[in-house]
Amino acid sequence: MKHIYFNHDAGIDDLVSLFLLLQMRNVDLIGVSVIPADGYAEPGVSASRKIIDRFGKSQVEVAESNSRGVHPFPKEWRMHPFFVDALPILNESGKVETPLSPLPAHQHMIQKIRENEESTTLLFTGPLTDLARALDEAPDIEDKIEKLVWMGGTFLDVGNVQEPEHDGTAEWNAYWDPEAVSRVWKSSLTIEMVALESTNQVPLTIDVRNHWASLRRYTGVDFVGQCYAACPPLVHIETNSTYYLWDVLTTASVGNKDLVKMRQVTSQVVTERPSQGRLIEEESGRPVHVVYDVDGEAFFGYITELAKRV
Ligand code: AGV
Ligand code: CA
Repeated sequence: MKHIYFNHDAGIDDLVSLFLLLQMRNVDLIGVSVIPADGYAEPGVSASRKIIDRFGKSQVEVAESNSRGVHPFPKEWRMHPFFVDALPILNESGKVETPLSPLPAHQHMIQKIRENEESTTLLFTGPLTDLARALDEAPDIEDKIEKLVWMGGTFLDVGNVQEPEHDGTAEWNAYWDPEAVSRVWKSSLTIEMVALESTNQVPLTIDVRNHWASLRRYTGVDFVGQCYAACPPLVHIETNSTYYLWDVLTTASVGNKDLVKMRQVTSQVVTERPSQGRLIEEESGRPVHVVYDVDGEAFFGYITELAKRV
């Protein structure tokens, strides 16, 4: 059994990841927090609580982050959690029971790690700001963290940031708060990084959508299809808004490590313009395990099987 603390940033694939984690029989979810990066906090927290109410088996607390980034996400993307929060399936009961912690996310995480008698795996599918703050405030937690599994970063020449004053070499979660990546890189944590190298291999396509549609008699598969209805699929060419299953791949790799391939890389993060958030391979740099390849068919099969459990 893995004990997981999940910090996400309220995107569509962040929320689908929460749903999938709740279906994994080898995972004990010890806490969830929401950082307002790729999605607004209010609907992100609310949707998370409703997903735990509707699809969870035991009580899990949710905390809101008070961290703020350096480079905000585009507003159109940040609107996504309003759509999930309003889905009828999450509002059928008319009440919200999952507790909201009075603590800010990074302190909530510190508390949950300290309370856990065993070691905790951290799953981060947004920027690393809350982890950087937690490590500063409570250095003792480092020894109780099994590893960090992070969706972020890339060693490709082309990342997924297309913004003024940037050269396009970074991945968004790293770009939102490059200093936080730098702080986490200074820690002694074991880091698994699910980079764009692998997430680029799992775009949201019409075929994937149609497959989920054909299985919508399963409540969970229907829920996943409804969530992804908010996102543009890959049809002709990749655009700035093309959606990949970034966070869902990261989450799936925690539940089933055989889906992905990793190699160790030593690297350093750039915090200066115009490449803020870029990772550079460097011999004297910090070692991380980079997920660079995925068995796409096995991955889609795995997440669909999880969703069929509901
Ligand atoms: O860079 C990928 C990260 C993931 O954590 N997010 C989306 C995933 O939740 C940012 C992002 C990059 N491109 C996007 C993003 C897009 N086209 N729409 C929404 N978010
Ligand atoms: Ca995310």
